[in-house]
Amino acid sequence: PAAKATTLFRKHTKAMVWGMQTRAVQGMLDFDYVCSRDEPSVAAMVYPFTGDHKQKFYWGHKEILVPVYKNMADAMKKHPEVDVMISFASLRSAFDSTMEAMQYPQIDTIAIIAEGIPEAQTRKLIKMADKKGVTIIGPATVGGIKPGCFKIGNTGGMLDNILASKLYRPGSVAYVSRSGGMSNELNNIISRTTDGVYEGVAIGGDRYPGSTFMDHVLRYQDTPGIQMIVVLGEIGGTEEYKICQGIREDRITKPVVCWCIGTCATMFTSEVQFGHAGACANQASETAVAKNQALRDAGAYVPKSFDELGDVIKTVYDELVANGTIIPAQEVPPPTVPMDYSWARELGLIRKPASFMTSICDERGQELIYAGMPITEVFKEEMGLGGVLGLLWFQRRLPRYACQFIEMCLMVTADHGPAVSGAHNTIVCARAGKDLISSLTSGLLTIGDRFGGALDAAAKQFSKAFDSGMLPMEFVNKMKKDGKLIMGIGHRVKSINNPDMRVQILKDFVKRHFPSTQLLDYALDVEKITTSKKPNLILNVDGFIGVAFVDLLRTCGGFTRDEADEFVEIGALNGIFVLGRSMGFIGELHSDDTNVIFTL
Ligand code: Q5B
Repeated sequence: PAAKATTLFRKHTKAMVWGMQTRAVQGMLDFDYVCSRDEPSVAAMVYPFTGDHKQKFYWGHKEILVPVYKNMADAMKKHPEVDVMISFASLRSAFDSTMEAMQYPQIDTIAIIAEGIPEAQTRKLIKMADKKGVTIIGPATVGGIKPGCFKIGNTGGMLDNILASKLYRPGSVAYVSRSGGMSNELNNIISRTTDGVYEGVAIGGDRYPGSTFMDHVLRYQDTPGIQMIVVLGEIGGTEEYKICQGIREDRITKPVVCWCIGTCATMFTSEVQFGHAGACANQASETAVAKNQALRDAGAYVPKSFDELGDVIKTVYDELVANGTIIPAQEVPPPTVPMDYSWARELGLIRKPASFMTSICDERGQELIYAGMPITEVFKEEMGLGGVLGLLWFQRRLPRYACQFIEMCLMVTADHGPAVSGAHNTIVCARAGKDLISSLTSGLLTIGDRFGGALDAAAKQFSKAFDSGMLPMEFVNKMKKDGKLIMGIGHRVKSINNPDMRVQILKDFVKRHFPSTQLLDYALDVEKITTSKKPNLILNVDGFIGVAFVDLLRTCGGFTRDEADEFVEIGALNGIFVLGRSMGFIGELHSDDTNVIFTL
């Protein structure tokens, strides 16, 4: 077998990440930054399911691009400085991608995160790694960490945890554990009881880990900066006995604090399989109790229980400080890494006004809500289009007759032939080859005072005149004197001799259902005067809807007078024509004539 490196990670180590694990990569870069590394530790990513591209990450407060390669070969060729591969490949693809990575002599270390890789495959990987001199960390692990130098993927958790456990600068204690979760607990314990972690590796919970306790303990023994070693073993396997042997044979001379988890297994009458695949004692010597005793006998520092692990670590550390083996370094505060916006918001540290807020519709819950009414209610109550419009435009539930009136308005304004300005424009636009939305909007843009857009102005003019006590004749005369047209009066085709049935239908309904039609009656009196001058100066469809709507707002009981006046003032009523006529424009657009010409 080829020799393996003693030092896996340095301050300039460059890694390649297999898999689109952007959060893990950002975590690595934040760690690098807080360690005051000169450059990010992730040189490239490999992801076979997209083309070559670049992925954006933060480096401190700046943004950088990390290249992503489809083929590992390209990534290796472009990044000869990379000697670590962090593999987030799934249990199905980890074997092939790891085998492939080991074909490149530049790779010294591979961390395999995936759980559930078949043991037969792992054994083949181990064989190949031994042949190539590659150190494998994992499978089934979070990885490992070397404070001040390098962090594998998600090891050490989020930045606040890394800062709390002082993982941004090296201490004197190295550890190895099986469990990734417990490795974080070791980061915590060691940072509280000593000058901190020098390096920590979680070898993973599988029965055949790519590298063993002993592999790492021996590396730690041969690393000058490390003064004491912590091993967190567990029930199952016999690896810990190799450490006993190493201590006895003086191959391991640095103090080793060790605890094997799973001592509670002896309390069960049958065999216990713990969470890790390898965490099961197949014979008495594989129990945690037996291994702890053997380690104690060999000369390791073994606490009485896990609870005392920190105390024992502290005792050993204090002795090393007392005898001058460890001289704690002066603390230097780490650089600040800006907090991600989303995380800061989750923690409640910052707030930002929403770009848009609406009180008419709330889509955040399980059910869509229109002005406080769940959409299922809207259907249960058979609110119809008029009811929905009432909720969304006026933010309240309108009486049934009001909803019906709105629907009737939409129906009567739906279309009035191809000659009106808007329909004409829509058709011309479609014939010119434009799409539905362009053609529709070109028609809608013609809606104005003289075509379909007189509802609001009619509502305002008539209300103002009526409210000021002006008689209909006074109103007509004043408008003439001012040289203004009365909005809602007049039609190009319709007249008293050729009445507009749309207006007649609405009038019948309004007269039957509205509690009061004061403004409508006033407008009809105005119509009598204007039609006496010219028969086409009728109260047209715009004018009728405008004034009838004012009566509705003022008398249906759903609005205060101020609210009613405000809706007229802000001009919500032209929307009725816009909405209604959109139906017609779209119909005109799809009509055979338009299409035939368009196709030609
Ligand atoms: N005169 C509607 O004009 C129209 C007068 C008036 C006093 C008036 C015109 C007008 C006000 C705005 C309005 C909505 C342009 C109309 C609609 C939807 C539609 C359309 C469709 C659909 C018609 C001739 C003479 C002149 C004028 C006088 C006219 N209007 N006097 N107040 N309001 N109305 N818009 O027929 O003495 O001869 O010089 O602007 O309500 O758009 O179907 O087509 O569903 O699609 O071309 O129904 O009335 O008349 O402008 O040549 O005027 O009447 O001063 O007097 P006309 P003009 P004089 S509904």
